[in-house]
Amino acid sequence: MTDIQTYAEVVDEAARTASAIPQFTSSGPLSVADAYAVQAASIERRLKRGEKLVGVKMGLTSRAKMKQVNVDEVVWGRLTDAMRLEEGASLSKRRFVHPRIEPELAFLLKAPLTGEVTAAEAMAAVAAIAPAMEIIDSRYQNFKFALPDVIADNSSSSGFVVGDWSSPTQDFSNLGLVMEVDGRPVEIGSTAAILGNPSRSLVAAARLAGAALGRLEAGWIILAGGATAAHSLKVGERVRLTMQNLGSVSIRVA
Ligand code: 0L1
Ligand code: MG
Repeated sequence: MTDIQTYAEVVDEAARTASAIPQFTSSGPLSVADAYAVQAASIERRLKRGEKLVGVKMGLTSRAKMKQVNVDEVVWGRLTDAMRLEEGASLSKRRFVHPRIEPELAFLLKAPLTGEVTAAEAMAAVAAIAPAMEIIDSRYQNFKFALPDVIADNSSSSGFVVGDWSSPTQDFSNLGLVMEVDGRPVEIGSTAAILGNPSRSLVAAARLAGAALGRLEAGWIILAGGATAAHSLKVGERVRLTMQNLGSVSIRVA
């Protein structure tokens, strides 16, 4: 039987101390259901230390991402207030094991959302959309994992930065985007890479995360998932995402 609390403590300590650990599945099987239980228990430890739940991230929502990590299912993780970076902020690489960054679209909810909803019903709960970047940092050695490992590790979520909010009534299904490092484009893509339309990711968030958490709350941020492969961060880099119609968002790496 899987000891959920022990696994949760191990992955929480790995994140807290920025130390790489062996994959859980290298020492025995871990079911997807138990992996989500480990994720819940590890984030509960952070909440007990004073962090607040502020949303969820959807992951592996593009072909590029699925290929990069060799899995083929959508996953989700929890976002806390301590994970949020302000626009233009400096990220200290020492706090992470081997961080990467990826371009995302963020939804801000104005009403609770849960269960099986249509895209129109999901969008009726959205106050605003914004360009965003997620910092992912697998706590596993060499950024290698099987699906249950990554789920237990909060789906690699480690930080996020959100740009200015815009009206969600515009068409955001196929917005061009470019992620630059020190002014040099490193990833170019479109929001269409997110499940064909990022609203599908919101629908999946309501079905999967909403059901598991009871509901997605008004005021929460939902990260729709990476639109391209992720870029490995190096000290000194300045990373900027520019998204068609929605503006830019950036961070620095120290
Ligand atoms: O947000 C994502 O799509 C990443 C999910 C976990 C896989 C990874 O760490 O790359
Ligand atoms: Mg992501």
